Amino acid sequence: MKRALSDKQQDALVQLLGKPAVCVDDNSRKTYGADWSQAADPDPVAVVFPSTREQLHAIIAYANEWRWPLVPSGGRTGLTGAAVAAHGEIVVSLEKMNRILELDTRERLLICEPGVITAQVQQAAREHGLFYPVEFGAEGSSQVGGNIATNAGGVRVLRYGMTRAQVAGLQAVTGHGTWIDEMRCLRKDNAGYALRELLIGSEGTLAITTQAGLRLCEPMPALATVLLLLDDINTLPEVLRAMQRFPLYACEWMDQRAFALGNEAQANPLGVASAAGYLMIEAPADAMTVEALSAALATQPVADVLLAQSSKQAEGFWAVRDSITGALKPRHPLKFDVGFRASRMPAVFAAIAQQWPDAVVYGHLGDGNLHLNLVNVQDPLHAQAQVWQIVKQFQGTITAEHGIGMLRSRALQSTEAHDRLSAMRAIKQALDPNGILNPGKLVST
Ligand code: 2HG
Ligand code: ZN
Repeated sequence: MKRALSDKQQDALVQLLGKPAVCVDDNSRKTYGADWSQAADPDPVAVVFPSTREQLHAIIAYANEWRWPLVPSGGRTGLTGAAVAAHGEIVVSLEKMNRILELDTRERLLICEPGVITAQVQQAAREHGLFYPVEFGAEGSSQVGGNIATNAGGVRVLRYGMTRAQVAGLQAVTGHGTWIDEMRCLRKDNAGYALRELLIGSEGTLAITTQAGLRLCEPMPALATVLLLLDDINTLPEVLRAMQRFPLYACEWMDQRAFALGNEAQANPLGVASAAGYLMIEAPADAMTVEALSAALATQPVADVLLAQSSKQAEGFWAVRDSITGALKPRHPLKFDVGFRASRMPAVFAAIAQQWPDAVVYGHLGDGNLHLNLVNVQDPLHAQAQVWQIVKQFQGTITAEHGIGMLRSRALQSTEAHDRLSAMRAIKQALDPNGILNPGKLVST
């Protein structure tokens, strides 16, 4: 039976937050109940916009009192439906808690509320001669709270780590209404369980972030960008190994089909030969010179080496990489985000090619992360089972970057060890005993 808020329940929300911060109109419900995944049709009962952590805390208390499920919501750019509200939940948008509270250049630390947009963090860092290294396609609309909830990755993970590596401090309110305040922002702090680590990547199922301390870095050095054309995928681990003499800042993979799709989407496609695959690598320009590249690759069977001669040419390479997802969209691919050790990649590629000769594979190969896209799939459930079989066979992960959310929740249950799942459920029970936070996501209770 579909639940609706009674007048009394709606009035109570308005009492807590004020009328403008409680929206029940169709447009708000549809907009804020959906994310980029389109995992399910949005159907929340309301969308609320707390402006302070006290208001957020009051919403949690309300949800526990009425046993009403909440879906925490950031920029809604996730790809697995962790922010989708399809079952009469109340969406809690953090977009009004959007202040940068402090930027300390000596500490290289930025303190902010969860609704700050990723690109604003990057901009603030730049204005102070610093750099925020979480860079990904959705940085223009994703929010810090969502990045933390999903442990957002991107193209610089290889060098700087995922969002987890940047979170120096975190303050959050659990589903139980208790505060976890880890805003000391110390480099070394070994005082007990790593609760901050636990909350990062928990996809809004344990707590909602109210404040974060983000580490900033020195700006990146000038980078050289090279495109390596490979004819034989079996040589990948060796080529990767050879390139590791450089401090790598990006290491992206595009197979033949992925590269062609991205390239055809360009107004001026690159005139690059066809190859089995393309490795796009970035390293400091003063290290990855023409001579150093020739030395590194002297004994490697690389078909061609294209070192970008200008930043414009490098941007051209990146444009191809960044266009693949969009170019694939009209083909409605069945999407996977698997991860494996580098040494297993050739065997994984062979297994994929054997089952799906027209698969499109690209992604963050330097991190062992493949975005596998299957097209023309007749039986998605069967195809998914086959992918999980490959993951199992080569000891990989069902998601290296995009997380579990709604779309992979059942897969998590079927692919993870029973005891690991039990530990996750016990944690969920401890921090959100009434199951009000993001039910049906990640580890379903
Ligand atoms: C990327 O690396 C994103 O471009 C999206 O993680 C990948 O659409 C995808 O599968
Ligand atoms: Zn990615």
